[in-house]
Amino acid sequence: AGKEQWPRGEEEVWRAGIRGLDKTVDDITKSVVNHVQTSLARQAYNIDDLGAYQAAALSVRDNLLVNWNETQLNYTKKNPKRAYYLSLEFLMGRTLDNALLNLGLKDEYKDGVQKLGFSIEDILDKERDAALGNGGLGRLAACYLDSGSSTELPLWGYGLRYKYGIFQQLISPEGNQLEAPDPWLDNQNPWELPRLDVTYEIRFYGRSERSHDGSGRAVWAGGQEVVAVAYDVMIPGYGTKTTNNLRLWESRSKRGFDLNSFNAGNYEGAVESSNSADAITSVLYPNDHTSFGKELRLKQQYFWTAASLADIMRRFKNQNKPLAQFPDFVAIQLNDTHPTLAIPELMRILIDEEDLTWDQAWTIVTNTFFYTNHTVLPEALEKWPVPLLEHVLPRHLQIIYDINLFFLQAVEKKYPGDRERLARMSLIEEGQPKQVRMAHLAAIGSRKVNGVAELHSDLVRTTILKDFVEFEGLSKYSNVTNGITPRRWLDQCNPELSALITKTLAVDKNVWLKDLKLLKGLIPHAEDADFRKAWAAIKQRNKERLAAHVQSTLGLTVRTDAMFDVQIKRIHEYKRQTLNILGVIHRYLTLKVMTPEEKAKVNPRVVFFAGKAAPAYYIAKLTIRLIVNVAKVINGDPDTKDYLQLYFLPDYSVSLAEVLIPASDISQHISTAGTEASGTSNMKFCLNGGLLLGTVDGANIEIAEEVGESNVFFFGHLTPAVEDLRYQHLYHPVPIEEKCPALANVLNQISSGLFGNDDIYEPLLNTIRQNDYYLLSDDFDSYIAALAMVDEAYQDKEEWIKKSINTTANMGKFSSDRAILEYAESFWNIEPTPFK
Ligand code: CGF
Repeated sequence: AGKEQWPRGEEEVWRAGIRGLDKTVDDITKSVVNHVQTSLARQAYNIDDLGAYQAAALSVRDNLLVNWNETQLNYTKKNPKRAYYLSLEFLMGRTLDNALLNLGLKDEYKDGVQKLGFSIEDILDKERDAALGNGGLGRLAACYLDSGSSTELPLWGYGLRYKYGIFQQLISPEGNQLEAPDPWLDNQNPWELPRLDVTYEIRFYGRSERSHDGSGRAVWAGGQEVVAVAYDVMIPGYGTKTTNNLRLWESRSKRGFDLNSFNAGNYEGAVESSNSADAITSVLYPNDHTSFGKELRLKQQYFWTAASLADIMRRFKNQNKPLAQFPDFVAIQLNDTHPTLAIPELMRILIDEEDLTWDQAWTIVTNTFFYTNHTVLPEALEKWPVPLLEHVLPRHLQIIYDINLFFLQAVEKKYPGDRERLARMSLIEEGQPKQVRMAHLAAIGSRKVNGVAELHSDLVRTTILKDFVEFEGLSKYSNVTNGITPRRWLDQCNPELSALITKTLAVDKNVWLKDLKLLKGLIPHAEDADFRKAWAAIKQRNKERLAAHVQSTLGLTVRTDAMFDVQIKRIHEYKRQTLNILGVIHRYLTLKVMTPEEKAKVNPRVVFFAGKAAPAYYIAKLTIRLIVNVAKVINGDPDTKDYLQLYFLPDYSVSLAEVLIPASDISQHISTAGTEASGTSNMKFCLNGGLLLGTVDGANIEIAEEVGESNVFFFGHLTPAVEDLRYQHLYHPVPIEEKCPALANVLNQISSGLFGNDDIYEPLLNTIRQNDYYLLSDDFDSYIAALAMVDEAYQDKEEWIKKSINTTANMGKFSSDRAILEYAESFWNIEPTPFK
């Protein structure tokens, strides 16, 4: 092979101009000062912490770009198969600290900004979270990008650049959740690069016609065209130069999103009110399990999948390869059903624009896509009304009908005359109106389908997609248990523990943070009293850090010589925060009747809740209100306040989780069995040495398999019992007084006005008194017994610390590096593509 030709101008001049990575403190201060002066147009005498953050971030971005450019060049040269992760949510949190860690420049920047008169902690604290996600699904996507770069995989993310991320949660004095917009881009976002040269036109509405050129092809014409503009976010790998890309699309603005109704408190109204082009990427839908049937949401989904596919297709076509080879170079992961329109969209491109036959196109499609299911909750399975689809995407509806026709013909062939099966499996659900079942479309259009933990994947195979497994075979339906990045969720959020682990394992942090199973080397140290002392001291300092945070943000004093008991996640009936608060009330009532001698034996406990409720989710909002008002009573009661404190921390976010998780002794993951697909915060707590109190659900099960059941506090009914119990509730109800007197007493105390003397909580209490769909009355007694076991175990501090150490030591499986490599190897067939 001859020497490559330099593409433009004088090679030496170019080469001399290419800036390498900043390495020394001197390089860094120069680059920060340069950004202060040029990018921000400020100077030493008028720069504040926010400005210093921005200048430091821009300087770090320059460094990321050096690696980012080389990474893209490496891919262009080697042309490996690439994977694309399509996710409507990427819950990134803050970037600066993570970028510094991954670049290996943390100490240098710390020193550099200090020389310029700033503290790195203050600067880091100025960054706003990028909160383009609701919860687990979006945070998982963020962890996977980190792991993709860290394992040097050619993996890009595609999402939407929402102008407003997840709402800010405010709590009124009465305990009501209020929503305020999250204008996260107001201070500018140093982490993105607008690519005004990368744009696509995306069509909506109009009509599907036959072309007049005699080919009989369908042509989609008319309607509205919206421009998609790319914004690139660099995703650095830890300890590697690989810096992948997250491409977020913005719809080009014509008219602003309706801030007026937003400010007037009508969040959903504001979301719906404007349907113009720029509204498409205005705001993240704030629901994690529903929000279907809304035209704007459908437009978001299509806008994003169509722009992403156009971009992927353009990159593929640059290679001049036949289209049949598309799946040899492209794997597309559908994160939940949200991007499922990519399936008919790729069909449309291949048939209408590229002139392939239906069969050729379908072969390409079904070898390109992979689908991850994240929930089996029936209310969360996406369906789109046929009339809406027909209106917004007329050509796609035709394609979906054709996919359905051919699919049902094949089913009919295998099961002749089985009408019921056909109706169950159809992509179209009959009714008024008819609806398209997106999970069915995602399943049949994909090469592999997976759930996110063993139990959940089993449930997918045996419930919602059972017929499909029978028809297509088990091998297509598999599992990849979720994971979390140990960089953010241990090293960054718990630096002292990370340092202790590095010292104890006597290997470089670069090594164990990328091979998390090495944590097993901690096991023998659990027997070493000095090590336990050091371990416990770190937990204590993390509690103090959390207490300082609560003091500075809420002005409340948290005692730190108590057990910290934490439940943080979206507020949802199935996650059963209600069970937790009822348990707290039970504890309070018990304390109230104890003698001083009895109380002296009690373990002081501080209970923390945090989480947002979907703005229209009334029962979830009532749960928050109850927690806040119970907290007022308990924290103000001189009889009990030394033994029990309760806090609801507003505006849960990635950054708040980073403070809460390392401080926890015990965390609660108490969903009704079979409802929480995986959970990922359970992994974060355990990795940080917090023990788990939970039901036999989701990834709790696999965590217990790894860390040992003796280190986990399990309670409650198992998944197979749930259906029968629900049936009993409906057809043979037993009054709560009879079934669970302790629970009945708690409910009655609330009704009697102990936490406010109106009947505001009755609708919430009635969900339990009436059909109790989430089985609180069935699990309450065993929950209380499990809490007592936790108390008892905590009395023996040395044993508790051993459990804590052994838990962390056995969490290696849950690194997102393991998970992403499973996707890469068993699904996508892509390989690490490092470069020098
Ligand atoms: O996805 C979830 C979360 N709520 O975002 N689902 N969705 N949709 C599941 O409920 C969690 O159990 C899961 O851990 C997460 C990521 O897979």
